[in-house]
Amino acid sequence: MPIDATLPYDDTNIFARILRGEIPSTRVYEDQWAVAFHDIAPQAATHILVIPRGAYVSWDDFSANAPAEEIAGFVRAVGHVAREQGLVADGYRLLANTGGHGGQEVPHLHVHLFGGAPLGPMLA
Ligand code: D5M
Repeated sequence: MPIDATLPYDDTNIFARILRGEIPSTRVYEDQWAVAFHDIAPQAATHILVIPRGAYVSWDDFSANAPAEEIAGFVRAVGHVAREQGLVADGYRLLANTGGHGGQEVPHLHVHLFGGAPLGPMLA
């Protein structure tokens, strides 16, 4: 079920638990601002999720409420992961599903990073 992105942050969500190390993930990168790991149900040859360490429900919450330093740190981390994964030469796609119409399922901001092969038109 897609979430209501206007609800307060729920720290029992699955990505909060991944951040706390309570459930496993295949981490490919982490720094002060972000953690990146493989999506459990990949929809592309490379499909990585990048999440902020901070408690933000959605892109809307993050873009409105995160301090500028945290936004910059997160955006730089996403770019770093794409470069580290070797996605830049052939290109890649970023996606942040937000709220009900966006089909967001997990109420902790996550950016999908897709690449590794031609992606075709926008993913539905
Ligand atoms: O996408 C939520 C994404 O989160 C979806 O592509 C599956 C992925 N997911 C769910 N649980 C896990 C775990 N435990 N590890 C890795 N990936 C996971 P959304 O944008 O909210 O629709």
